[in-house]
Amino acid sequence: MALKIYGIPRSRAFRTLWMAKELGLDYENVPIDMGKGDTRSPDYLRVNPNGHIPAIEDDGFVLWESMAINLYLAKKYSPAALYPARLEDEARAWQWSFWGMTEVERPVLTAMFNRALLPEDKRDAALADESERQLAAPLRVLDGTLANSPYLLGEHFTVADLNVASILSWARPARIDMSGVPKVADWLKRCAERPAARAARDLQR
Ligand SMILES: N[C@@H](CCC(=O)N[C@@H](CS)C(=O)NCC(=O)O)C(=O)O
Repeated sequence: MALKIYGIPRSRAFRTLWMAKELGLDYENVPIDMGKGDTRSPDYLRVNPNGHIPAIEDDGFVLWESMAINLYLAKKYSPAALYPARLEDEARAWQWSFWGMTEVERPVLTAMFNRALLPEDKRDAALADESERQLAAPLRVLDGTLANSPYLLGEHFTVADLNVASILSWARPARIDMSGVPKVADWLKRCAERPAARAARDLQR
């Protein structure tokens, strides 16, 4: 049975669609749309009782949480390539994935909502600016790492890069100024230009 990816491409399901494209997987995208209330339907709540997208079903195995899904898919379908072989590198892939969720996701999402997504009269410019200030410290950490190697775990693109870059793909619509973190800007561009990232973005149109 083909992998099922629940969630429209214009959501965090983008992260999993990008991973599926990197892996060349055959998949079915079930277009669960939060805007239409699909995430609260009884059928979907049986898949993810949290009522969030993405979720996957892989040969009967159900998993939710975007970072966990990507780590699982990379380990299953690309061991020792997109998923690192060494224990220490595996741990660093977890480190960066948890870091992206805890240090970066909230402020970049808040800035994006308040600079791009909300109707203009609902936007809070001060909150967006404060969120951008909160991002400065983690972005400096990322820039420091990328000063020593082209990708987060070394010479090659891995699930760690995909997970963090997919969160930071919101930095552009959020209009986050990257001029002070040039290594991050370069790395983000290289990640975003990968054919699989482009193919996943095409699904958003
Ligand atoms: N931590 C979760 C967050 C998932 C999440 O909040 N997804 C949003 C869409 S981007 C959602 O499902 N919102 C609709 C809802 O909560 O009903 C993950 O990374 O998978």
